[in-house]
Amino acid sequence: MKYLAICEDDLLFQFMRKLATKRGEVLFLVQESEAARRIRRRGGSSQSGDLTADTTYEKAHLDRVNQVILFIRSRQLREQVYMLLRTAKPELPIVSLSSEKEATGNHKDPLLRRLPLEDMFEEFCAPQLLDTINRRTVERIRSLFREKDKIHILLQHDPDPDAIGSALALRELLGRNRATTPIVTFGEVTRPENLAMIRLLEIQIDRITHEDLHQDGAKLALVDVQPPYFQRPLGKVDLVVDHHPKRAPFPARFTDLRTQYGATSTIFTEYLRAAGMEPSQRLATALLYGIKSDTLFLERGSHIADLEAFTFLYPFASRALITRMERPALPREDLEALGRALSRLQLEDGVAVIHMGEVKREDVIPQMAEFCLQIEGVEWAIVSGLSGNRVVISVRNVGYVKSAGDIMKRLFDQIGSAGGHRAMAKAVVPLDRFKERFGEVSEKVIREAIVPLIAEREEDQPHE
Ligand SMILES: [Mn+2]
Repeated sequence: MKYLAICEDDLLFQFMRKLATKRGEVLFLVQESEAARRIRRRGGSSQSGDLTADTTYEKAHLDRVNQVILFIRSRQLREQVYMLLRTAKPELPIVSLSSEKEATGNHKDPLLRRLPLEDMFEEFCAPQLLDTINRRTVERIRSLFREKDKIHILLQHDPDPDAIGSALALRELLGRNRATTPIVTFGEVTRPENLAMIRLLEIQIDRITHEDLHQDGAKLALVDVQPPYFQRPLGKVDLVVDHHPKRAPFPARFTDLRTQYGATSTIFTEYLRAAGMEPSQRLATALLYGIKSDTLFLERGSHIADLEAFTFLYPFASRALITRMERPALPREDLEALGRALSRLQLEDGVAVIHMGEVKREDVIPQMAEFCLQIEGVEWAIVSGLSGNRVVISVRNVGYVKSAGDIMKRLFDQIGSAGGHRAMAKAVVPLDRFKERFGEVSEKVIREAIVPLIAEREEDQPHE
């Protein structure tokens, strides 16, 4: 195999010197004789000559060349050389290295392959550079705390998987444990998936008060949240690592905000990786679940970095555990309520309405709505229930041109909170306000409120 690299100077040779000198089969054809000498001095083989002259290529024995590498920055010269090569040897494979905007040659030429320089740089150099930056960041983070310091890692009021995974990673990066570096919140974990996560991964999250935040000189680190979120001053904040947009300025000894990222867990994965730390199964699972849930499995607002972090973590994580977190077992009472509701289900015009009454766990309501869509003939599923002193209504449809979100907003936005999109919507209304407006909470009331709006919209909008 014989390669001919055609270049203006010896830059490409320097990039691929090892390869070029070791294999000895790359002949560099350069414009200037001085560049050719430099290549030879460093163990490469080279020739020089006017790149626009036929004779130069005759001397390079184009007939014996298997592959040409074209690295010419001037677009005009590159085009000229390309045409010369094609005329001299039409079947010669050519690889052209150039910037994407300035692609060379005939687009239909099957033997011409273009490698955009931007892509190569991104693929091979950018991760290395980012690693260097991250490594320095890790050093800086480690230097914030002294060994005897206690550190509180503070999360938002209802900690989610991204926050929890990030907190675990920070503790790991600092080489600390539960006793010296507790994970704390002013609120508590409430969502069933998140409760399943901390149970299955044996993660302890302690409740803390404002007063105890700096008890015994404890330092304060915030992950997946920023100080203004808390509305009350937190005292001295040592570290903030987050991916949410910055709403208000805040003082902190160290801040790393990457608002392009889909998850804070992605930032911490980069730190771990740059620090050369292999995550344990527990940590990798927590971070992977954090990225997965914050980006809706890499769909919502995710960045190439999220995908890279995900790929890095995947082999270390436990998929079985994640499946168990995502589908926490339903309480028996709620399942029974569901069974009773199903047995009296009446279907009119493809609309299924179920009121489950008091439920133990709120997430049973959307799950039930989802389930009802699978019943034969159901196009809309409306499921409601009482959770504490709130009425929760979940709507699903098979997704034609009707908007569940608009309907719920129209009905409930003024007396509670409501929203969603075409196929999926939710409303939460305080029980007393619901009664004020509708009298009582029942299947009949909900059906009479929502069904006319569904019918109206369907007449409005002709099928696409
Ligand atoms: Mn997050």
